Amino acid sequence: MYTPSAGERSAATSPLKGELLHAVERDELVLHYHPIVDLREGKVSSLEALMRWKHPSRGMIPPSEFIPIAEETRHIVRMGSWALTRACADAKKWPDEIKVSVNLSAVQIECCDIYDVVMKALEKTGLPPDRLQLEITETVLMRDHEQTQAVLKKLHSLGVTITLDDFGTCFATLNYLRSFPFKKIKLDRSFVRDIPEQHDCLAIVKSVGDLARELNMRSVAEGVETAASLAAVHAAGYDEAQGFYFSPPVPNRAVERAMNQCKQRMAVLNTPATSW
Ligand code: G
Ligand code: G
Ligand code: MN
Repeated sequence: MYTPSAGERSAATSPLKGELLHAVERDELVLHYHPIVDLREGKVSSLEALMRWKHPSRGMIPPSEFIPIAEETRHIVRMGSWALTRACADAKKWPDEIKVSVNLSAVQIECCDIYDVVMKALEKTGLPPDRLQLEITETVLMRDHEQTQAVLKKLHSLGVTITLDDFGTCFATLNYLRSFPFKKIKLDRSFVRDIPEQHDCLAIVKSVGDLARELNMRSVAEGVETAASLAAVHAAGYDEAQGFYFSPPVPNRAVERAMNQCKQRMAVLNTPATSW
């Protein structure tokens, strides 16, 4: 049974609905970038592009408020293509070893030829495919298994990294891990946030880390907010981590500074546990 989320329920009546159509044309969308740190190398490996809407009268609107509306109205197709191209163009100017991660919603994959959209973004910006990561949730896979699978495999064979986002929430079924070419699993932040206090979270974090390793996929822990949760995901063998402990999402001009800060924050792993 399909139950609409609070965001989707309000979409029909939201005053933002009509304005969203013009947000791309009026140049009101911006991307911020949230670093993802390689825990073995001790430095940033990629940056996740996150959309923000710089609304002329309402100020900065977070994606949780407008993405559901954009999906309902299908404006996400246009906005998502814009985000993909913008993110690739920004990444082209970063150091070669840094990848860019872009979220794709189910509607984007359903409503347009996403392979074509991705190829156009890469061609237009000159970014090599192996510097692009696409983050998708299980919802993407639920809708049209075969066609989606074919498109993802085609992108994967070009060198694009496909990451399973928000793992552990949604409609998690382990079957998806068997049938799709995921290179990474990103554990949802709800499990990571409560690690120090809640024993069950740590158990899940550890098990998902083991699962990824056994499947030859890389593991990413999202929502690392404290030195204690960084230490825990590191001890659990995670390959990568993301969270406010390292840095908040930042505009493109602040990316270099954020990457340096992440490197410094890694130092906590080399100091005695009693200091935090
Ligand atoms: O409010 P918050 O920043 O937590 O919301 C982030 C959510 O919005 C993420 O789950 C992400 O999937 C979605 N999102 C952010 N930027 C984009 C984008 O460029 N394209 C798509 N499709 N989704 C995005
Ligand atoms: O659904 P998706 O994973 O794409 O959503 C990513 C969202 O999660 C982004 O908005 C990102 O900024 C947020 N996020 C990542 N790490 C943390 C964290 O440590 N704390 C909080 N509150 N949000 C985080
Ligand atoms: Mn994501």
